[in-house]
Amino acid sequence: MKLYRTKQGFYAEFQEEYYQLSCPDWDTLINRDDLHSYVLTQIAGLTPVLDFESKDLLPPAVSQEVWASGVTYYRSKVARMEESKGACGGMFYDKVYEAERPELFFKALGYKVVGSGGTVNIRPDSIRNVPEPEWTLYATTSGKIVGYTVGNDMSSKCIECENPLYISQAKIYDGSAALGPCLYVPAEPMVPNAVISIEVKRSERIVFQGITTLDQLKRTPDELIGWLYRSSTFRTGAFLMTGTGLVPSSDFTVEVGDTVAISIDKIGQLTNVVGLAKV
Ligand code: DO4
Ligand code: MG
Repeated sequence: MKLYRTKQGFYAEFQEEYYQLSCPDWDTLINRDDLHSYVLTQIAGLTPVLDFESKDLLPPAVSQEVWASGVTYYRSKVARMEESKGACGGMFYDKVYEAERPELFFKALGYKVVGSGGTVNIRPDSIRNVPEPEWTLYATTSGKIVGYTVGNDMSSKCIECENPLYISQAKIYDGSAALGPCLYVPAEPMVPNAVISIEVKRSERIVFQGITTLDQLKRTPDELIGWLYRSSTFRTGAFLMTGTGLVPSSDFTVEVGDTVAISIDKIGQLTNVVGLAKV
């Protein structure tokens, strides 16, 4: 089952039919440990809608905090150690990849998240910028993972590589977090063997593409959520990006006007055009 937040209301997609949900707010709708079975009972007896395609998608986050994980794929560790040679050798990436405690960092407030079809940004004070395709978990207040979405952890690489203490400026700015197109709510937890892929197009020409599988992720979803929820309360649940395993070569940067399309099996495709954040 997939849940969509749109300008016209909330919809559930189940067995290739779409149903409009009568729930008054998204935060209350999704913050339930029994989300899958609850929505099934809500749509029982409803007539499917036929015009879902005309609805305007919104991101699946409203008041939730969005967090992100770092260095959870071997490919990410190797690339970051290489890129940050100038910043004291980057041994901290090696250490955090092996450590019990993962790297987790705050990414965005829900209201700042961009949905599929929206514009993600690069910073005007950063000359190298990349999208980071990330499988993203949604956990309820109790810490139960009930949904999944596609995430883009837009990153200002030259700021991040200059000094690890600049990570917040490299990762948190207007239009730096995208989630969508839906919240995928399976009956059973998603097994991390799906394919995740990215394609960046510039004037219809593919300038970067990559593909990997979620089984390259070093840590389990429950492990990452367990660390996030240590000493922290999330009143409407939380989204957690699980890190990237798709890293472009160090001479690649996205440009204003590029289109970034990230797909994960079963969930769907998150598509965004790249714009420029304000100075
Ligand atoms: O350590 C810096 C950020 C790592 C990250 O965002 C990732 O691995 O996806
Ligand atoms: Mg990332």
